[in-house]
Amino acid sequence: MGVIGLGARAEARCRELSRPPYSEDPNALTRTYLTPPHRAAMDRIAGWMRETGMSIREDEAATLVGRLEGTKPGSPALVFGSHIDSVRDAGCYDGPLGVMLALACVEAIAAAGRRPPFAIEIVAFGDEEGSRFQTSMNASRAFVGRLAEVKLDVRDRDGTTLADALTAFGRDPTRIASVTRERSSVLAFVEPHIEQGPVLETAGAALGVVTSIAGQWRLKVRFAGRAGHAGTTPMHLRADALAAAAEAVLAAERIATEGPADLVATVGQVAAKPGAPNVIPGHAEITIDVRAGTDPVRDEGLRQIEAAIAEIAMQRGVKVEVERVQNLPAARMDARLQGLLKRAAEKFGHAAPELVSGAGHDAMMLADFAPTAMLFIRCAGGISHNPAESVTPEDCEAALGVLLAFVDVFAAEQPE
Ligand code: HGY
Ligand code: MN
Ligand code: MN
Repeated sequence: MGVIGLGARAEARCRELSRPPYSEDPNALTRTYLTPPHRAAMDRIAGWMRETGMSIREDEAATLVGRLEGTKPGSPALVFGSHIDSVRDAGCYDGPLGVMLALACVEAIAAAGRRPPFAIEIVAFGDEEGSRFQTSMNASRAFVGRLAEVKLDVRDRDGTTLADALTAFGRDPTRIASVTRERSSVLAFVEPHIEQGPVLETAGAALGVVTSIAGQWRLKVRFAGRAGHAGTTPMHLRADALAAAAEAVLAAERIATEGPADLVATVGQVAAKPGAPNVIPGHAEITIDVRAGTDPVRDEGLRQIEAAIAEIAMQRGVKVEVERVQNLPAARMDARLQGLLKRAAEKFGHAAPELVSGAGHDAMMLADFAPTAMLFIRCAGGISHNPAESVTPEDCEAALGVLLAFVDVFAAEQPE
């Protein structure tokens, strides 16, 4: 297969990885960190990497690392990568497409018998979404040495700790520090990823270059009211935890809607106890995801939402606890790499507009560690975190061409 076709095959491989054994669900794509589908996907991708002549290793955070040596063995690497875990009932391109396009890029270089002056590595992180352990990006945090943020005692819904899950997966959590890379071993990090929004499609652009990644707060809000009989308790005597949570959901939506255009707030999970139809809920819990392109806007949105929650609880006579589960500051992409990506895109006649990423990415972790950039690929209707997520083989071919051209311009910039 020549270069043409490798981009289309990258798209097809994402679809292959969307079915069992690479999914926990026979009728949908769900692949969470350190599960058998995660292992199956790593094994399949490792096989594809070996076919291109890459060496393979797996680090203690269960990140798959493929490496193609350059003309100078043992040299620092241009690292491509993304994640191979998913949200529940996911689309199949969010994460894997970046890994598959990077693999196609290495395949094309190897097939042409070319060797850049540096190594090329591909990393497949297993935990960007945080779908299993609530905190996200544990693998890329370890990769860059943010080990204090990797909470090995955090538990999944079944009560399994991250440490136990790593051990069951064949990893050694006591050696998690060995995951961290020498800063000098990474020349730059480039993450190809679907846009997950409508900007490129609206602009009629197949590709885009990311300027910064929006910052996010993840909250867990717990309301404690008073359970009671649904039939005998007059409305004015209730302390209904779920009603308070419902008012908080609408307050978060109102604050984000009335705030700056880039401020967004989402309640993705709601739970109520005891969960009986004839019992006033005594307890309720919601998650709130607050984001904005800059931290001052994000933090002001958080302040207003937390103030509204406190007021609602006081008015309704319920107790409330707000836990700030995760703080991901906005991340700026490297200006020089953005320029090289733009140049590479323009070589192929692609305008590749610059845009902010509202979605979070492992690139947020790499941005303070090494020069980091993201190449966005258009996705239909901007739909993502949804099985209707889709890209075209043609746009994947275009992305592959740009990544290959990027390797050339990046190599031309390297000191002799
Ligand atoms: O939530 C996000 O933005 C990413 O898809 N994990
Ligand atoms: Mn995602
Ligand atoms: Mn993603």
